[in-house]
Amino acid sequence: MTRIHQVKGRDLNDALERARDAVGERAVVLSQRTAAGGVTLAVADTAPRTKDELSRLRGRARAILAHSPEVGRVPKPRPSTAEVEERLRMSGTSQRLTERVLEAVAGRADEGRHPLDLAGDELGAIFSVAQAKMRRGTTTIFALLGAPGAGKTTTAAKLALRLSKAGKRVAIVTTDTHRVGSVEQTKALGKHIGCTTIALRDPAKLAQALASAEPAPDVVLIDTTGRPAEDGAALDRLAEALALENVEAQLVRFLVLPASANNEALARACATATCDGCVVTRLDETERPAPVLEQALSGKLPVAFLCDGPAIDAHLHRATESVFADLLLRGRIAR
Ligand SMILES: Nc1nc2c(ncn2[C@@H]2O[C@H](COP(=O)(O)OP(=O)(O)OP(=O)(O)O)[C@@H](O)[C@H]2O)c(=O)[nH]1
Ligand SMILES: [Mg+2]
Repeated sequence: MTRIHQVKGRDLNDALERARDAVGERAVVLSQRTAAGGVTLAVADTAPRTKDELSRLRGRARAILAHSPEVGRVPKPRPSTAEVEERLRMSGTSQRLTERVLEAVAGRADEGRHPLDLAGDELGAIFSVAQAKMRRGTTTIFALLGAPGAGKTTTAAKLALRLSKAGKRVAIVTTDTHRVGSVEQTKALGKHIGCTTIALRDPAKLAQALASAEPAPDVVLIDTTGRPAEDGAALDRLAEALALENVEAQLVRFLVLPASANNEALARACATATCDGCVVTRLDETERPAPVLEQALSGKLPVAFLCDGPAIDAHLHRATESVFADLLLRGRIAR
């Protein structure tokens, strides 16, 4: 026997859509009533076979609608935060940050935007991008500190290549002069990129070199030894020497943080060196990029660059707000 269903919607289109969802494609609208709160439809779940049956059903439908209460205000569907929560879980986001993001998304539920976009906005506002403006006539020295194997040398090469391509005069300095092959590795990279390389056991000596350089490089990348506490102290001496020599230079220290490292190692790295920002490497080696970004956040280290592979000409990305959203909601940097 044909059943008659009542379906309410905000307007006719909404009610028709809901009728299709509730009753199926074979739904036949028999009657409708419009009121201030929206539209109510009386819908048959099977098509009447004869004209007589149709008019009988219409009569019943009109009677049902006449006795049904006024259409109440149909609540606007609230965007679901379940997808945001699931994606944050997949990227290894902490409970605390997840709750913060979900709360922000729920608070903006009536903006009519997709919850993932709202979550992306919130993440973009939480994580910070390192500002390292290069000034004309001043040598910018980027020093890369970090644990052994973090990706310092590779990142120095990636930055050198990027900046050379931008027309900057670039020099790479390695302070890792003890380890066998390290100076040769730097020289080979410099040759490949087409930039100057210098091996200096004590980076403070760079101040004299810059004072007498004509022309001075626009950018110097210092690749350190992998002992952040000692490297930090050596860079403090360099800062003093630059001031003594009156060298027009700004020293920016970036901690290199591998995304594949565990939380303990990351927290240790953040605690051992005082830096202006960080470079996140090895994002291609983990499906959980959130912990490294959260460590950077709690260590008050804005992110300058992110690396998702070893290739010096392909795997370096400037940090942006949308990159943070990509990583935490999609697990990787969109290409
Ligand atoms: N998959 C992947 N490998 C990387 C990345 N960055 C660097 N590597 C590789 O990691 C290894 C170590 O990188 P290095 O740049 O030599 O690391 P380092 O910090 O200079 O290491 P030490 O000088 O020993 O302290 C090399 O084989 C790199 O090719 C990255 O983002 N992803
Ligand atoms: Mg190295």
